[in-house]
Amino acid sequence: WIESNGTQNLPCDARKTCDYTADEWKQATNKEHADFLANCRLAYIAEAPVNWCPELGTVLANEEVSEQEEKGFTVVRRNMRQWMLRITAYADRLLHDLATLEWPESTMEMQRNWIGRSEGAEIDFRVAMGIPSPEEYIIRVFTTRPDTLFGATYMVIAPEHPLVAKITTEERKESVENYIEEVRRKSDLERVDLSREKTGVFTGAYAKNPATGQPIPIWIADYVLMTYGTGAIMAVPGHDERDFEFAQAFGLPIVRVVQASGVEGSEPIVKAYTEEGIAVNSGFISGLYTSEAKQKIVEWLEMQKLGHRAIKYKLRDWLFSRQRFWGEPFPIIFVDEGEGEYPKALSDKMLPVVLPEVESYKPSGTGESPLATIPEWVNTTDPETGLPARRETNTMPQWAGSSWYYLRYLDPANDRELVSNEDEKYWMPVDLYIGGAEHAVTHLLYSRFWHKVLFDLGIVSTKEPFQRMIHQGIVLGENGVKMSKSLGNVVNPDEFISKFGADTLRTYYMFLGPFDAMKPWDSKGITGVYRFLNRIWRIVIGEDNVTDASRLTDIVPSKSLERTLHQTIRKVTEDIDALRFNTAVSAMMILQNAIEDEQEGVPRAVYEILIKLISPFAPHLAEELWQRLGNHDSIFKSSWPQYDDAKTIEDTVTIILQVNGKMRDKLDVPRGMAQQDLERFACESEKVSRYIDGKQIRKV
Ligand code: ANZ
Repeated sequence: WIESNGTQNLPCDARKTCDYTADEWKQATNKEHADFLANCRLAYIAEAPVNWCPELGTVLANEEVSEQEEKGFTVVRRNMRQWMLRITAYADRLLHDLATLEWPESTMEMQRNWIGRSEGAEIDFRVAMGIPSPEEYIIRVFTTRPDTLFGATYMVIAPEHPLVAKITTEERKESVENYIEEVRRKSDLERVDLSREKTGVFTGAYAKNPATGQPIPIWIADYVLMTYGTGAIMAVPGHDERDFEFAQAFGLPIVRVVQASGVEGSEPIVKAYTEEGIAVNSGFISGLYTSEAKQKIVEWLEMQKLGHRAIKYKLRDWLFSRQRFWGEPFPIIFVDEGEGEYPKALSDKMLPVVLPEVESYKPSGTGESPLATIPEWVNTTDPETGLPARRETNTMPQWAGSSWYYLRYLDPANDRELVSNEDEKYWMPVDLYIGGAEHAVTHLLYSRFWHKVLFDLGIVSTKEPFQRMIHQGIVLGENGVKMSKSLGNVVNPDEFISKFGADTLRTYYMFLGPFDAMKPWDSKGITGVYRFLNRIWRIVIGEDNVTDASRLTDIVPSKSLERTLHQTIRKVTEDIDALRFNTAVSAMMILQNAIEDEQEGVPRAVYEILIKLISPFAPHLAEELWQRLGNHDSIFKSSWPQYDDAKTIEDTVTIILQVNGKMRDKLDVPRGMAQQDLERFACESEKVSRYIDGKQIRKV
């Protein structure tokens, strides 16, 4: 039941059944869906190289490594027995269904790159000479450029490749072992860094290039990852940058096998040519363009049974266990019914598994979960057989809860199912999801995966959880850089709430700038918003906190106030829909000014609408004023104000007057004025007539 190192590259049955494309999946029957899930073994235990962080005392998912490394923690590779979730089974659908979403393009692009679908071929190289044992070994490589096969002048296998020990010659053994030890301390990210100097060792063995028949040396180098493709490459230094650098560093031959069309290339190669072009020095594919050359060579390889078409994904299975106390425990026990220990899922009756009370939450540091040190919790009995059993002591990563919480929120008191069909159908998918872009390849990928599994199980009715997404901008410190404790530029909202109230803080946040933009906090700016809200308050509340509605009148608002009112309703309504909260607040400020300018007092009807408009921004203020005006129901139960398009139209328009392209004057004239009247007005303008007097007007 343990899948071994490098499982994801093995053609195990589970992988085979998972290779549905999105279209094939659509055509498949329910039974096929169910079989797929059963075959997939979506949760499995693997003895696999993992990202171990000694300082944190836990393993990390691939998606988490760079963040922790940026914080200064070291992350090393180490073989450990871990739970994995087979997200790779969904790679194709996770990629394909992005097309149905309204998400920021940059985030979808990050997911596409993370999933990293590559079309190419797998090619088998026979290890030909120099090997210590008489056995025959095959090294399978993955390449996106099978058309460059004639230019493969050496091979590289990953330091973790299972054949390393088998093919390394006696003389090379020590150097190889030393090199492997050196590499163990490096993270994948470091290893694939293009700018890094290339390192590697020769194994002493040679393989036969199947196209040229020539023996080519087999090297070990850390720029080849065991976790991608087959963990081995054919190196084509003429057309791959990393191979080129490596060949230069170690004096390996560089051959030109692709050429830009129309270029005569006999001069020495000074840089890898990585573009497509015409195959040269390539036997029966010479003269073909890259796409045809690929096709032809793969057909030949398939015929010779030396290779075949292949699709690879950068996406790895999701490492799903952590050595922490506080994660969700696994509903798993290990039992031994006489044939060795194996993991067994707990029945529903035994759920939930509750974490024990502990003195110390600290990681044990040994790689074991802190739970492993509590024998009373670990040792239990299998309720079905009465035999002793041992609990799984790893816990789930923090991403587990966020992968499905949005479904549970729909029906939180349901104690029979995750969510009722009815509620799920009514609410899903999430219409608008607001969250940070930093979750692009973690939460936002994991939850899509879980959602698709739940869809396959018939628990949810949509293929995707979050239809539309927007990333909110970050509020920076007052000095324009990201807030951080170490920089001392953190603004504590509590301070401003106690000084100005939560409504001021909320409205100020909205007023600060475009929703999705990064913008600096401005402690002075908040006082402007505070004054604005106070002025709304003061219209009917006196200094003594007593309601004084005498400034409100029941008379009809002036034409100009009426127009501002309808313009404001329209602007605030549209701006809220489009998440343009900052301009909605400025529109309300304009209305507030217009109200105060009204000669005959503030019309009650207009004031009530202003309060309704501000209520989503300053809910406490709005509700209080609403009550004080004698309304009994909550303002949030009142209807949203409607505007009349006709009443938003200005009755004057501003006309700009230019002479020979230069602006000379402006005129405010009634809307709809006739052209010839307008021309007469323009010519009579003093500022204009100065420039046209005595001249003939050619064009108006
Ligand atoms: C020969 C070749 C010739 C290649 C050429 C490229 C250009 P993507 O697009 O990322 O899928 N490769 C394969 N497996 C690897 C591994 N485990 N670690 C490091 N590199 C690996 O790129 C696939 C290409 O990356 C493959 O195609 C292989 O180099 C390399 F002119 O093969 B290529």
